[in-house]
Amino acid sequence: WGSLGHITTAYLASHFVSNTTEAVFKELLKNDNADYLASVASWADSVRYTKWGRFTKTFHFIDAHDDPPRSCNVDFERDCKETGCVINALANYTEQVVDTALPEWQRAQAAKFVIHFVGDLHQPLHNEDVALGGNRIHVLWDGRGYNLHHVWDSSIAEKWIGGLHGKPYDLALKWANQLAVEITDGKFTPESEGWLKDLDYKDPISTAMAWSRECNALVCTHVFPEGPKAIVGQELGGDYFKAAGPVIEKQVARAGYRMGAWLDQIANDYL
Ligand code: DCM
Ligand code: DCM
Ligand code: DCM
Ligand code: ZN
Ligand code: ZN
Repeated sequence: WGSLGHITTAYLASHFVSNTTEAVFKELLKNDNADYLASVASWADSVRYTKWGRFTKTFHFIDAHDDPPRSCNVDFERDCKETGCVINALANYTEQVVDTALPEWQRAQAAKFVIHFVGDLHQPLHNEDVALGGNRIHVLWDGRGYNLHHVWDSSIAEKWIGGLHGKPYDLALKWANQLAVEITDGKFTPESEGWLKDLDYKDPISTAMAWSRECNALVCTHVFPEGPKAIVGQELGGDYFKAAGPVIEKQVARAGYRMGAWLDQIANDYL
């Protein structure tokens, strides 16, 4: 996601975590404010192109070598790069957060990666190999040129919330509050319990793969409904957005809700 997506998922997670979890992460992240998760949610993107952070570059996605829209699927052995992918990155950094043998700064850094990667795992094009996750596909968005990956990282979400009129953290908080209502007492209430059915803290790879498969299926139905070739150069701000907007909304809601539950499990282990 772009920063709007990451900050929103983290605010949403902070809405659902237990009081104990909140205390644990405020202490670990040395931030006692309401944005203790949100303010670190995009950090992993800020280090991936630095010399120090280069090793994390492939941790943000898994390149599913499937064949949309005919067939969508993810296979850990086939698709996770030697250098790592979002699946084993989430597992490894989750282990580091709770490893009390590690220095606290390292556990805090691991927490920042966990918060980020739960988010990226819910972006359909972070679970797809075609054209480098859509980066090499040129499209139009309200008349301007972008690559398809950027449209799914940022443009759809920004339009869905009515445009970037306001401060990023204010917009994300407002959106997160709306999604929290939809989950607690709204359109997502009937299905939200099911969102945690694959969550098994003792098996982070299987958990992440279940979330990845669910997300990758959306590549066939909503990212490339007519195939990758048919989308090249198309205007996506109209009918395509009408179908994609609700998908983005649900993926951000799922990511934030699951992040909250994941952090609860970590805090439980941590004590
Ligand atoms: N930030 C912001 N509003 C907030 C919290 C953070 O604009 N409520 C910005 C300031 C930094 C970045 O996000 O550029 C990361 O903040 P921090 O260093 O506090 O994590
Ligand atoms: N941060 C850090 N190590 C870095 C860069 C940033 O611990 N090398 C922290 C500072 C902020 C948070 O991550 O609390 C977000 O950083 P940024 O301002 O780069 O988004
Ligand atoms: N990306 C992806 N799958 C790939 C390559 C990149 O999902 N195979 C993502 C990571 C970034 C964005 O696309 O969010 C841009 O990546 P880069 O700047 O590395 O091209
Ligand atoms: Zn991306
Ligand atoms: Zn990322």
